[in-house]
Amino acid sequence: MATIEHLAAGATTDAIVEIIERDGAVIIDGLMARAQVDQLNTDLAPFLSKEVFGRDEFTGYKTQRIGALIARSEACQAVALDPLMLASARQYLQPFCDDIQLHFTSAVAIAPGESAQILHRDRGIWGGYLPRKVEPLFSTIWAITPFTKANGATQVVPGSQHWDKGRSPEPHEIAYAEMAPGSVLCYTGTVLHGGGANDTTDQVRTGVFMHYALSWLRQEENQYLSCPPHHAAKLSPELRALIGYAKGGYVLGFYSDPDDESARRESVSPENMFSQRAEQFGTIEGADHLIAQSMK
Ligand SMILES: O=C(O)CCC(=O)C(=O)O
Repeated sequence: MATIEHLAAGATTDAIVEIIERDGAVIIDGLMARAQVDQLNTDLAPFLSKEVFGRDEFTGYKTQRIGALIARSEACQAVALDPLMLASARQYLQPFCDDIQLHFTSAVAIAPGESAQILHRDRGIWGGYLPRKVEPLFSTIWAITPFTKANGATQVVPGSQHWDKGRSPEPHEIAYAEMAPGSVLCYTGTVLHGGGANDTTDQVRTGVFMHYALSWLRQEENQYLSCPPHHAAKLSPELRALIGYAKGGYVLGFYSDPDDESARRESVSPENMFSQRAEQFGTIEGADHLIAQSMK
């Protein structure tokens, strides 16, 4: 039976990246304190109580998904900025980008009776146009309830990020991300995975998803709408930059304020909207960098 390797909370980014490169997934046990897990459950409860479920086989008729986590929960803001996850994501994705961005936030609650989700590669959201040699994602699922094979722990096919596109796993090649609350599953955008079946009668499995992508790709969750400027104004400059209110290169992601008659906000970094120093947190490369890259 396939398994996912576990590391302790004191793991180094080198150890995490080494396993991710080999297996496509790794679990870090006990990275989050119990109080933070409790706070996440408290923050998310009002949204999960609305009982809005998926609308098809893929999203799951008994699975709830709650987005806009950065605007909705301070505890989720801290999760997005977890230093070990950010450093690991940056190290793993560094060959393909100047920096990373937060790409997707979601609380996914799988209720009793849910069937197993179709195994998939998250990179498919870009329509298959990205060449395989470019890895676009470092994704995390934080357990805020127990994750067991019986209650819907994420299915992962270790090593499948190296497989041909058409190969399907045998049952014994599928591992289950069993973990305690406060642990986190890290996985790539190319490894096969999917939600597990919930065969229990009384347990809801809930995870907090934070996915990080190359800063030059379109984000899956539109952060400018899920966390519009009046919400973003309350965030730290670091988190604002991470969700996209920063340039992703010399000119990538600039804006002009259509209502600014002073012309001070013409072709500037989004950080100018919040009166922060524009260049402090985003990866702002100079024109030389842009010119050199365009010659590749
Ligand atoms: O809920 C999970 O464990 C995984 C869900 C997933 O992969 C998805 O919805 O795309």
